[in-house]
Amino acid sequence: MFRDKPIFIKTFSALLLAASVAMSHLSQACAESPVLCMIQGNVTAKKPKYLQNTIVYVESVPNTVEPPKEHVVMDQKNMTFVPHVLPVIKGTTVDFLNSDMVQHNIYSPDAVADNVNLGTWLQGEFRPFTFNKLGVATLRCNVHVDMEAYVLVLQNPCFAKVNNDGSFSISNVPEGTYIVKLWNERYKAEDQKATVSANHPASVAFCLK
Ligand SMILES: [Cu+2]
Repeated sequence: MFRDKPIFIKTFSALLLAASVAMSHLSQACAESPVLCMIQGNVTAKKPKYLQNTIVYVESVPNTVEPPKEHVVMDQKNMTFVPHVLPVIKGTTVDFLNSDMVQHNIYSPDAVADNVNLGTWLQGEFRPFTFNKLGVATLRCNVHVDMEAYVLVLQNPCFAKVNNDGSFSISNVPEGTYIVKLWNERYKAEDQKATVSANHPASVAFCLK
């Protein structure tokens, strides 16, 4: 159809077509997706180091949440699980990678992880495990008793790791009222309620005890 037109007209027409297709996709996306909001806040603790590896999360959102197809990695490196705390959406597969020369024997004593014993495998290899139950699964190694990690299996992707200064920010929260929870390896904090709408991000404060 462009045969007789100069090259710049062809290019221009193609660009126009691409732009209109992109616009129609964009307006469709806007019409279908819910308003996304922000929950911000702060966590206080007696000592800042207590804040390490603290996760704040929205307990449940009304939407059905599909777990990601991509696997998430928990490494075993220098006799340590990396990361120490891993929040995932229910249904996510975690690949337990061994980056050490030595062999580990990774298992979980918790029903959240079906009391799984993944066994032992060589450096550079991994074993996958899919977390299909909500809750916290402790991961341990039968060979190295000091090795410990946690997988937090959550209902939705509205979670955030607390920064070193205690601040956190959870984005992409649909409009609504929610229970916001905190998880820390040693300390607890009271659940908080948060109501968010497009123009009103919620602010939530936790205190570790
Ligand atoms: Cu080990």
